[in-house]
Amino acid sequence: MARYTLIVGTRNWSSWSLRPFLALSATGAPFETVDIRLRQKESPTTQEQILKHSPAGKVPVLKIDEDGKTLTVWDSLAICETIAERHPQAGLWPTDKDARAIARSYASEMHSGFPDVRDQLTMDFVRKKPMPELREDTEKQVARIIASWEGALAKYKGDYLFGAFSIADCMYSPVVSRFETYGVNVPAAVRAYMDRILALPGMEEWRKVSQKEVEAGLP
Ligand SMILES: N[C@@H](CCC(=O)N[C@@H](CS)C(=O)NCC(=O)O)C(=O)O
Repeated sequence: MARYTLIVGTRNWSSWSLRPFLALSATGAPFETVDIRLRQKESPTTQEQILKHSPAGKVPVLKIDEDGKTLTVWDSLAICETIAERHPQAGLWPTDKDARAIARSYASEMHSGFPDVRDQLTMDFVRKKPMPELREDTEKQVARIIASWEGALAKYKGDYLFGAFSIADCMYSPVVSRFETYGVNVPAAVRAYMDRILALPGMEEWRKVSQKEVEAGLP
């Protein structure tokens, strides 16, 4: 059986790490995590620590130990795809091919987009913060995210964006956390969706570790 090790950054901040953590959690497969503290300037620096695991120098990284070999996969979306492929029973992509194409569009739009949301509404998983004065582009991106969530929830009529929990939800989970932290106003259906994401066992686990990090004194 394959042994999984997921290398993640500081949980309270590492929005990219949260995505594959939720995907792996949803499979029910056992896995270990290695936590690397971000923003460490003294040796061993964050970079030095990450480079021991991946030449890309970024977390998350997934190591798969199997048949005496180690496969290293990096980048959150590539890791989610790999997990979905290895655990088809988890149904991490919709079975309908058109829905799957749209779910992939959602995941990719998140992966490559919304730079102003990332910049102004940074993830701070366990904290509540005042809403900063949003730039026009940030407001447009927030509105786009809300409209796309509303559209998928109305069309696929399930608890999650595409009915059952999928990689699209994993990719947007950090945005759910950001909206919660800054108290973004959302319509009722979106609020209910956010509450379901926030209550996922994987999110609960992430919250516990984030809380400990914050109590131990993150800046
Ligand atoms: N596109 C990458 C981005 C990953 C990324 O930017 N990770 C940040 C932390 S959340 C990182 O590793 N930064 C390296 C550092 O802080 O030295 C992914 O999806 O995995």
